[in-house]
Amino acid sequence: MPLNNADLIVEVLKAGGIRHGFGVPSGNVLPLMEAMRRGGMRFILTAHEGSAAFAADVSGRLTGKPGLCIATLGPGATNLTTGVGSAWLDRSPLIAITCTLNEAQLGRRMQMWIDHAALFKPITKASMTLRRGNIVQTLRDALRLAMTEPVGPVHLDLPEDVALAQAEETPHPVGDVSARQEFDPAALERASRMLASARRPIAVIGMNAMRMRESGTLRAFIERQRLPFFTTTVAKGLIDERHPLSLGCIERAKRKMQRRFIQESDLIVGLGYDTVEVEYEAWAGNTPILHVDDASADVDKSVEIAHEVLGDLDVSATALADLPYAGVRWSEDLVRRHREAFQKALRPAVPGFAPHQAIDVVRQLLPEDRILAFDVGAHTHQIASQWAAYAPRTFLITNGWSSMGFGIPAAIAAKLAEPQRPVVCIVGDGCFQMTCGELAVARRERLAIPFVVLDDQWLSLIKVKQERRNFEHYGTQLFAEGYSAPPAHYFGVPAVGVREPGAPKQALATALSANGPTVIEAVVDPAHYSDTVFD
Ligand SMILES: Cc1ncc(C[n+]2csc(CCOP(=O)(O)OP(=O)(O)O)c2C)c(N)n1
Ligand SMILES: [Mg+2]
Repeated sequence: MPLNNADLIVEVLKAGGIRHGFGVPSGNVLPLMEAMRRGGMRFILTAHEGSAAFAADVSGRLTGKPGLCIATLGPGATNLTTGVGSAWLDRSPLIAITCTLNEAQLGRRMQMWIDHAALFKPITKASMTLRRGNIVQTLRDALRLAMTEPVGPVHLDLPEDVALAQAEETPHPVGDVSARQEFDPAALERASRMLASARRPIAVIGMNAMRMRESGTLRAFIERQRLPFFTTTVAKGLIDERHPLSLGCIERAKRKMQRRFIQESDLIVGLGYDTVEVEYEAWAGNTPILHVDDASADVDKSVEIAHEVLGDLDVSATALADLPYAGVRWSEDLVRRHREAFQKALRPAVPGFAPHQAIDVVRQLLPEDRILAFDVGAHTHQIASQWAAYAPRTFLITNGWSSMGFGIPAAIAAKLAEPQRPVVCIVGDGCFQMTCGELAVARRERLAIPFVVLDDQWLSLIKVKQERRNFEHYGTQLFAEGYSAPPAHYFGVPAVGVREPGAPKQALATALSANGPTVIEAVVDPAHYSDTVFD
């Protein structure tokens, strides 16, 4: 059978390392889906296109190849944007395909049609239309662009008649993506002098460091200089947090304790620090900053960027790691005492079943190589500060985009990308209500993922923000009548309720060895968030 353009698209995407795509179909999507079926590239049906794009974002992060999501035009495209924005601000390689009307109909007042190029413009590196005779080149450009630093999403519009038309080209693979820019030796020289003259420098590692080809060099630099280090939420695990120099996460629960330590320092070395996670001015105080990254920092006037080393982070980190030791400034004992006090403060004694207890149970039961995916809310702050991450890419969250609804599709994508590794998902009850339809995907795919729902009956993060601003609690309660037992199942996924600190252990152990997903609803009392979150 002769290839049509949809078959050709599948061939080129496969050659680009893409193994599956997430999405929701319509009639216009069917030619592409049929080509995927024929070409051996799986189409994974999700409940909502936003989840398809979140799943594609996480596929991109874990596989290093662009994740793929697919939607119909108009409302399919607008739904998709919620997840595409995550790949844009959190920086993941992603290809988003919208399957649209026939070419001659584009731009007319017709059912479901809107201007996709305008819709995707602010959240993608490019939006392109696939046209007859130019399929391979457009896809090659899209894949290359998605994979070029800073990586990100690219949108492709596929008219239905173009998909069905006979292919006029032959597939050929995408070449290597262009190398990143080099760094400036003079800039490194100055950085080296600054480091040598600082008495109490600290490092803060940010999300861009997570995309380094070789993260060991950063660790070598930190160890050689004996730099106590913090990370942002996304950079957790880049260096095992059990490291004696690790001070944990900034700007999450008990953030003021972290700020106090940071403001004792006389030089902050930002490594791969991206202000999209949190702006420097929020926590740096008056301490000067040495910013080492691909790109210049976006800062408020109040912040002193004393110097920048810009360019390929791998190259800069290798050069930094070669610098001679500049002398001890901090005692390891001080670092240890701060870390212990911080961890203690995150776990206030409370009469009921606290979120921090539920989170600790999950941590204790997970093997070293596990992946945690979680969602956005007060629980994010708590998890980011109290969870010890041991390895890169085992701690999946959106921080730049910070969209509720990330957790469940992230866990699904992680388990599909790495089926042999345990994956656990923790979500707030508000996020769960937003995306619980995706449990059906986990069931269809037989993914053994425990979904731990922190059932605190509130949009707790927003409730805490109301308290901080002396507003009344209003419009933030999820269940007024309190908790009743969970249903036996959600879309066939078994659900179990746990109400006290000891109980989740058994439920989680059972769920981890099940041959499909399980929902564990932990009925927690969110009272301590008022102390630990946004303190
Ligand atoms: C799409 C989207 N809508 C709204 C918000 C604002 N928001 C952030 S956290 C949150 C509450 C989440 O509630 P829940 O999942 O129960 O988590 P909790 O705060 O209770 O831990 C809201 C509404 C957001 N980040 N994303
Ligand atoms: Mg909640």
